[in-house]
Amino acid sequence: MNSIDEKLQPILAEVVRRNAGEPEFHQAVHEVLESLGRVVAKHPHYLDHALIERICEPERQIIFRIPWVDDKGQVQINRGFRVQFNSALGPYKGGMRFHPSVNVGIIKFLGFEQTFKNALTGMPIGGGKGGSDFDPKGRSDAEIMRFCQSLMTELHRHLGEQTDVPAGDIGVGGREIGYMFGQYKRLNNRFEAGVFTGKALAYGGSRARTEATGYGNTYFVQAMLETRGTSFDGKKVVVSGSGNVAIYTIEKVQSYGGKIIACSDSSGYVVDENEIDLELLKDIKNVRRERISEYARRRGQGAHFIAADKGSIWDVPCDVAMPSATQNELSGKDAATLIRNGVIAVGEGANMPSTPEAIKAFQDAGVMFAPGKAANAGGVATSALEMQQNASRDSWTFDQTEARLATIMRGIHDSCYQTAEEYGAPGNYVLGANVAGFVRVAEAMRMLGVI
Ligand code: NDP
Ligand code: 2IT
Repeated sequence: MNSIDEKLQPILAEVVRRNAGEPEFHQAVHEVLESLGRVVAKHPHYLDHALIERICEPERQIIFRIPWVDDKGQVQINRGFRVQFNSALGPYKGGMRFHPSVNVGIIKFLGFEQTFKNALTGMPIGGGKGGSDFDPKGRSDAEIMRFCQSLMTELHRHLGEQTDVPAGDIGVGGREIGYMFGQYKRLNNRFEAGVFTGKALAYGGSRARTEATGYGNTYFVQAMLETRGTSFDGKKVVVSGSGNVAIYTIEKVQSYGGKIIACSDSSGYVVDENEIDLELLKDIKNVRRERISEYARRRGQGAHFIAADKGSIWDVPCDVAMPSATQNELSGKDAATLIRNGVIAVGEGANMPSTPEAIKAFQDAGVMFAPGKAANAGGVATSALEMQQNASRDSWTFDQTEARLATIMRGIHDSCYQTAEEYGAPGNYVLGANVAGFVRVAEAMRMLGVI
């Protein structure tokens, strides 16, 4: 890892001490503090009033029991989380994740990242994240509903359209949001559309929210490629994952003429020399909820499946890599393989998918690297557009909403690019994103006093 300015080292040491056993949170804070050395050198006043220390400490953390009854009549217990990280810019805003790996450290790292990401969008939203260690795999629709209802029976009291506005993330899509919003509505006896985003169109959702994260990452990478006079057209692209973010990344990259040759899920990856057939992938993942090996089986010649324990999707040679599954899915070794195979750009669809070693390898090799908190901000930005539509009781067209998303992504790209130049690190989007996001949050916090 790169070094941290000596004035900031005690802050990291304190974060590590008081958040013991939360390596993902330490990793996310480390990366931001690494970038802030140049900021405090130029503007030492940011060291005053324990401002950086306060940014690293969540405003509120809620942990609760979620009891529910499965289809066999057995009582199951999961743990629920909501980390309300920072509300300097607006209500806490961020998704809910359902995955067995969820713990407080993971939710904290996601909430911390979300704070800077949301600031970068320029929209009035603070940062938060939540979820549960519930594993939705293999659960019936009725079990998913009972689980969501039990979760919301506790969480509802902590939410509100002016307080905290959740959305989806891993394991949480339209179905789960519907069940959670339904229970919230019942318990509060009010139709408060703006308390949740990612809703279906039928009850107050926004057009283009489903597509927004993947589309947004594609816009960002396209803008980054343009800085070197190139584009997606004719490029070989690998997208990891096959969930919400991956699928709409594939859709937009294909529309730009990029050739998607591999995608994955936690069981392994598929390579398709003839280019991924998106309609088939959508049927397998969105309709049937099957494993990725089904893709190779149904696609036939030219496509093959490799199990997760037999290799890494990053072994597949490509020009552009777009990790869109989960944190730390792309290691230093994977980065070395990608670089050896001639990768020119990486756009993070997932949150923190590249390890610190991988990021350093890409940067040292001159590979264009778009960090998740900038590149995947299109999802939450469109969530803010959904809140805007709900507040004005309006509903925009797809084209109108997508055009706003495209403008926002261009703005985020340009602000990261220019901030990196201004702070003497041209082309370093990690530094640009961390600094531009930090400055916006820090300025608001300064004005609000010590709270
Ligand atoms: P989904 O649940 O729709 O899809 C997740 C995909 O990643 C699945 O293919 C899943 O495979 C795979 N995956 C998840 N966990 C692991 C794991 N531990 N190891 C290997 N593969 C894994 O989630 P999303 O597409 O919404 O989210 C993907 C990433 O994008 C996450 O990092 C999320 O935080 C981030 N993100 C999401 C946004 C959104 O709007 N949805 C916005 C910004 C970022 P399997 O089905 O086998 O588990
Ligand atoms: O990580 C993310 O930005 C999301 N999962 C989306 C958050 C949101 O509130 O739309």
